[in-house]
Amino acid sequence: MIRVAECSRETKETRIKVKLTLDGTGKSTIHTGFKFLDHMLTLLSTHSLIDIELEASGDLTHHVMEDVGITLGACLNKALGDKKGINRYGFAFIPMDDALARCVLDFSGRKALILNLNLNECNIEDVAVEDVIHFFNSFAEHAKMNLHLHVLYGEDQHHKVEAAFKALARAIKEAIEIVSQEIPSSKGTL
Ligand SMILES: [Mn+2]
Repeated sequence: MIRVAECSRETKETRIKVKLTLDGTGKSTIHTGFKFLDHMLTLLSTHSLIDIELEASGDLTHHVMEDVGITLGACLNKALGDKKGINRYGFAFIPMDDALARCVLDFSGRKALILNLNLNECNIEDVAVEDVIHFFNSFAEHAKMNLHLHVLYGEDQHHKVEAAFKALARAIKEAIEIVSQEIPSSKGTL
């Protein structure tokens, strides 16, 4: 079975279209209007092996980052369906030159976000740090995941966020892998 989902979201602020193929090869076509976000979502696809087609436009950076997070998270949750057979948990430590990131996550059906990107500047390339944080918040909420994402150390701001996205990607790859015939919960539902 190929796990695929499409989601779109249109408001007065933004228009977002996403298609995900979970059992993909890491191919992506991503246009958000923000180069750094495109770069990060391309990494997310490459290292999770999820194929991502994403088109986004909108008025403000903050709105686009938020709504891309919402739509991408909702689409991931939709593609996971009843989560039958998935690993459910995933974790990864990923270095990016001077930076080290750790991601531990659970597709529990509930949102929790424990995030520290260890950033000490306000902007990275063409996005604001607070919008990156907002993206992770929206993504975790709509993917219905517990996301514990930390940059343990690093010097370069770009490297720190890049390490975080790569760790997220590798943890997702592990968590969505089909490893059994069962829904991985003692409650019988996720
Ligand atoms: Mn880079």
